[in-house]
Amino acid sequence: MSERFEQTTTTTCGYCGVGCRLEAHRADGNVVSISPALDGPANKGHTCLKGRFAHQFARSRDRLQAPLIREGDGFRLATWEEAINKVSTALNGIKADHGPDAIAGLASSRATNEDCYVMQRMMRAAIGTHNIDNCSRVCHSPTSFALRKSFGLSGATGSFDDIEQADVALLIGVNPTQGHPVVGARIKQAALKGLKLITADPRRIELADYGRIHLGNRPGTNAAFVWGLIGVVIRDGLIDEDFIARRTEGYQAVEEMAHTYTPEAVEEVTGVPAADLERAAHMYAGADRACILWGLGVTEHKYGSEVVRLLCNLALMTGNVGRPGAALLPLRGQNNVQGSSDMGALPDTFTDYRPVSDDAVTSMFEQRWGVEMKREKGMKIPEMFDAAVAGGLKAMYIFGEDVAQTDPDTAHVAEALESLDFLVCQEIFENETTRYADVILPSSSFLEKTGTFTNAERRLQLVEAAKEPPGEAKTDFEILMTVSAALGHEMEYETPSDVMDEIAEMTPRYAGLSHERIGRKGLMWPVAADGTDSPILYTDEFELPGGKAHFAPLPYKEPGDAVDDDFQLILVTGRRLEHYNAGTMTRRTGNVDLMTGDVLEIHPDDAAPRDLDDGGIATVTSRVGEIKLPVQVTDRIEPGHVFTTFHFPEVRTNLLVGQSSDVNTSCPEYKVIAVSVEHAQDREREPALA
Ligand SMILES: Nc1nc2c(c(=O)[nH]1)N[C@H]1C(S)=C(S)[C@@H](COP(=O)(O)OP(=O)(O)OC[C@H]3O[C@@H](n4cnc5c(=O)[nH]c(N)nc54)[C@H](O)[C@@H]3O)O[C@H]1N2
Ligand SMILES: Nc1nc2c(c(=O)[nH]1)N[C@H]1C(S)=C(S)[C@@H](COP(=O)(O)OP(=O)(O)OC[C@H]3O[C@@H](n4cnc5c(=O)[nH]c(N)nc54)[C@H](O)[C@@H]3O)O[C@H]1N2
Ligand code: SF4
Ligand SMILES: [Mo]
Repeated sequence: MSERFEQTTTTTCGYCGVGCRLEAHRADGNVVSISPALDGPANKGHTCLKGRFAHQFARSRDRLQAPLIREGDGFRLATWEEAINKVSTALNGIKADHGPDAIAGLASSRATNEDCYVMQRMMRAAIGTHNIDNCSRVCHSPTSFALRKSFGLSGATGSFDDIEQADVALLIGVNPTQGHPVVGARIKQAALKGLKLITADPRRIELADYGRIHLGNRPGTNAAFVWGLIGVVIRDGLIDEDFIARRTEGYQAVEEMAHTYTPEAVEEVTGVPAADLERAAHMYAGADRACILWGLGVTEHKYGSEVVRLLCNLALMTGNVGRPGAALLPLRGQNNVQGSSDMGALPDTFTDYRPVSDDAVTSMFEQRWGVEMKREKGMKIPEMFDAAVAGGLKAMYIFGEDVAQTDPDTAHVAEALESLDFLVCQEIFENETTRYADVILPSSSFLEKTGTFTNAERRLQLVEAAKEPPGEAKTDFEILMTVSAALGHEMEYETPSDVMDEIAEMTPRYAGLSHERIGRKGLMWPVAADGTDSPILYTDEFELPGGKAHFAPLPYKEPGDAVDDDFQLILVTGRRLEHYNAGTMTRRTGNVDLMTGDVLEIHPDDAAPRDLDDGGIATVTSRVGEIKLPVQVTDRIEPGHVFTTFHFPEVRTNLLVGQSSDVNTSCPEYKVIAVSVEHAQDREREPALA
């Protein structure tokens, strides 16, 4: 530790799902610098610019430092006692008048496992409802659904270390150098050492430049594309017959369906040249060890969960599961979105995805918590908003999620939040959602609390407080415990470590977890009672009855939205390196100088006829909304498509997103939005440079 610092704390990054281990250095009570922990299993001594530099938000003057209570159009400062009183009186009143299911809560995938467990316990035991969900709904819920159906468990089948051990990696609908930069860098390094990369994305992502084959498939056509690969693998006899026979069920139906997806038919639908598709299929299936990595370009679609199942088919038929270097690695987004769902912050499951409809499971939690609970599942996020507008849902407790900026169909979300009788937000900043709040409870960021995050590899890692929360702000753990007690349900935990002990006690697959055991190295679930963890799943058996994996014959279907005469381009939305989701944190750091606002990426062929050039302002109109954006002309996007982000609240990107969502999980179709793009009439032309 350098002389300059009064303390150095080893902790885990609170931005993305890579889970980099960090050394946070403190001076004068603030975190003033961060460096990578050299023994971090995921980051191995590296970080990206968010983990390393984007920590100034923590000492921003905008941090919420005391509870706020609505007064007229604004808020006034309140004491904790008054604020907690207001919350418990309002929620207990609504419960008495309308029943517990008139209340819903959202847990934060930015917060710890312990916070999320306590949050779902509060909703289930103190309020008495299963109306609890988290941002996985709008992110990788299709991944979770599909992996459970095909293999049994909701998580990556291996670890990031498999990337270096693989011969081939297929990256579909994922942009790691921006979204998961440390993994992106590991992939680059591996590619330079011989890993053969195949990228499939309507944009020419940076890693395409390091790969062997880039396939620019049209947004919403992944299913046809994956079927195309499967078809070639079967046609050319590249299947692993032994693996299929020993370890799987249902292959025959897939083989029968594959015949319709000839490379030529697939080219027609996806725009991917038949010859490229064939080369990619041979490269993947010809490898000894092949990984598949995917992201929101797969999940945030009408049939996102079905495409994940097709990716599982592809891996199964080539025997690329359950071995080193042969992993399925969904790059889960938020620092703890894997964990918030593992912890049961979902309307239908307790920890480890055990259903509330399972009487034995629910009875066990009833006994532990001394309450009675329903066996019927609660509402998912979109159902909550619909119910609020319809009048059945009266109150929400939103913990660390900026739904008014990030959920789809902003106008509908705003109407829902306005319709509520009572809204509590537990936040570190005022954001678009807190505008609708009745009470705002000031809480702690990842630099100010203890607990664990679970990264995209299923790895639980310790989070340790590097500084105090600002002003009177409290940790999320303390706040939730206090609110729960005020609602009449005392929880007995003294520290987050006690919460982990209960999680381990109540969850056989997490039986060996404890803060002490997690230590500096982390543990990947399942963790046996003796502490043995699981870097690779399914080495011998799948976690389904009979131990076999299930193939899924699910045909390609058209996306929910399509171009027509009025809406001639497809808008894809996603993210950029410099900013993180709603941007509450990164917009309060130096990163804002690197990227000052959202822009619309457009191909020169689409920009020219619209008289749009770099920096010009476009009006973007979808079937449900309209926004304005400055334009960036680039040939890295395929013609016919435009791309933007959702990091700046003033842009309100999600006004453009409609209600279409994944058929199994309700994950929004953020990636296929038919829009018209026009030169904004009120555009102020920059004077031409001499
Ligand atoms: N810097 C930064 N990092 C982040 C975040 C952030 O906001 N900023 N957010 C975090 C979160 S919550 C998440 S979930 C992850 C997301 O990380 P990613 O999953 O990588 O996210 P996106 O950039 O939204 O989408 C990935 C790619 O999918 C492509 N795509 C869209 N439609 C299709 C399609 O139909 N087919 C194919 N093949 N590709 C398609 C897009 O062009 C895009 O390049 O990132 C996490 N990390
Ligand atoms: N158009 C479009 N929209 C999208 C997407 C897309 O690709 N396109 N992607 C979607 C995806 S994948 C996701 S995950 C969502 C993300 O959407 P959100 O979850 O709304 O995004 P975040 O910016 O991570 O915001 C979380 C909130 O938590 C607060 N916060 C951070 N840390 C803490 C903490 O420790 N405690 C508390 N109490 N609060 C905290 C932040 O200030 C912020 O207001 O956005 C979705 N929206
Ligand atoms: S790659 Fe992700 S976890 Fe690592 S430092 Fe960057 S934001 Fe944090
Ligand atoms: Mo996400």
